[in-house]
Amino acid sequence: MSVHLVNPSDNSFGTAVITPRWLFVLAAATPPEVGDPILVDESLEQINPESIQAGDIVGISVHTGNALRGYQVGRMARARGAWVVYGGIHATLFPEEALERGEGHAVVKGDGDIAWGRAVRDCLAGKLDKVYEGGRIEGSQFLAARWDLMDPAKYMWASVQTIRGCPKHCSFCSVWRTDGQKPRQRKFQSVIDEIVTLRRLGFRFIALADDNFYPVTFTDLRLAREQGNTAKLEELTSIRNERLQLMDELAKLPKDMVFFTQMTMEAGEDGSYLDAMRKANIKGALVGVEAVTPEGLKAVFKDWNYSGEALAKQLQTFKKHGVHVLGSFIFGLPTDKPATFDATVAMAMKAGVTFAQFVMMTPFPGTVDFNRWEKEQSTHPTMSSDEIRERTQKVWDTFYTWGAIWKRSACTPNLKSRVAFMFLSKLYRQMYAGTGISTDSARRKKSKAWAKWTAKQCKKLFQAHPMPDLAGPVWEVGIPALGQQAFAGGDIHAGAAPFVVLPKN
Ligand code: B12
Ligand code: SF4
Repeated sequence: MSVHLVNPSDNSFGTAVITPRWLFVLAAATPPEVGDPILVDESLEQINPESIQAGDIVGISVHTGNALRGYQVGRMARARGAWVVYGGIHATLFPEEALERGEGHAVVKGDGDIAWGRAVRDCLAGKLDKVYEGGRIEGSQFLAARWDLMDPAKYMWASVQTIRGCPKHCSFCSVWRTDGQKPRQRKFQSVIDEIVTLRRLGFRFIALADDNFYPVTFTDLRLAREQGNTAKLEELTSIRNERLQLMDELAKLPKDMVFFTQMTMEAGEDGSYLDAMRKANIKGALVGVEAVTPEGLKAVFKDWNYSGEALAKQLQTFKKHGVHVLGSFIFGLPTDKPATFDATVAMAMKAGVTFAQFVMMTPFPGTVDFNRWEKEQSTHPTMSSDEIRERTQKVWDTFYTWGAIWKRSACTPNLKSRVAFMFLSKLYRQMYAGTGISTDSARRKKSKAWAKWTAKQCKKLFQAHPMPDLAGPVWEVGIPALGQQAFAGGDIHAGAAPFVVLPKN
């Protein structure tokens, strides 16, 4: 009997940009008595149905974008006699759909770190429940990933999560619905241990797969103070201090490490936080700009964001403190007009964002926007979807001309990095705009072939020499070694040895 964990995808590139973290976390959550799970990441290659035998257990993660492919895999696995269990954001929001359309035996809602073990053991006992409530576990319960089961040759960046949940409630986002509005931080020691493991394997580029790396703003602190809410103030201050402590520790890691995260632009108010990020080698952050006008921001419940000149200044502040911005913009808001497209790309250039993504308004199920759209079934008041798509595509083209990229690449320290930057910009544009937005199949095929080739070249650029002897810090308060936390009795998985200070030779 084998346990398979499948990350479904219609597009397989052979090489992937970022590791799908859930796969390696669920591997850590798999009870030791069933052995190491077989991990299948379909963004690398499609699953071979023959690998599934009757009685096997197949865990499949679905977010909205890959749910249909996930259900296909699940139906195939069930037809071959396997137990099929779904999890992930989409299954959390719509468990019945995964049970019906995906023919799942069960769904784990919420965090899988603890509930997956229960589901697997119930499969073994032949008495599976339909729904498992994984809930929102505490940060201290988050499992470290099983990186010993990953093939480092296949990924450019690894992903490590430091915090889940976001206090905001943007109308297009499902994070606050699934992960909640209370920030749940992992113990920084556990984060650092994982990163040291990854650097040993040769990863120096790491995406911090966080919902919001800046969970406490000056406004939050001020309000708590004004309300005389001491308990709240203490809680917020402690969250913030723990962030700073994490960054202090990140700063002690090898200097060639590069981290990237996501956060709100409010962080522009806090120069010391941005400085701490720079020192910690957090070189960039995805910042949700969404819209460049106050009306647009109001439409997405994000009126605390900046617009106009203040927006340009806020984003420039990040750069001044050495943190690059990947600006994320949405097109197709009800307030958008044809002129909005040019104004947005002009603002992106003016604000000095290093990368930008321009996404079409997509009401993801589970969001406020989806509920609104479901009720009204309304289309854009002045533009057709095709017009929005074409204009969006043009904006991508304008932002990612070779000339514009070359100019932006001046921020890199040497020629090698400059070349890496150029490739990465083109790859980013191709993988996102090229395969996501364009719908005609000839163009998609060409895009995919190009992305596949570029991904291979990029992989070489990101590769670092493994540092197998890199010593990890020894923490004063002992935390369980990687892979050890999930089970009472403490199984240590192969390749995930506890930290010791290694001798110099
Ligand atoms: C990092 C990240 C990315 C990275 C992905 C890197 C990678 N290869 O994984 C990048 C930047 C590339 C990315 C891209 C996109 N992303 Co994204 N991303 C995230 C983010 C911030 C964290 C995901 C993560 O790794 N979390 C850490 C892992 C451990 O958590 P997890 O996946 O939730 O898994 C836990 C549980 O869900 C559960 N679980 C998960 N799977 C399974 C399976 C089983 C069997 C079981 C039992 C349990 C289980 O257990 C796990 C451990 O507790 C999430 C936000 C979020 N909170 O999920 C958005 C999120 C997933 N992304 C989202 C979106 C929309 C996108 C894009 C479409 C954005 C865009 N417009 O281009 C693209 C799509 C890319 C693609 N082709 O799939 C949405 C999805 C919404 C939805 N309803 O599906 C989210 C939720 C953010 C949001 N604003 O709403 N993303
Ligand atoms: S700030 Fe980001 S993560 Fe938080 S609710 Fe808004 S879009 Fe979602």
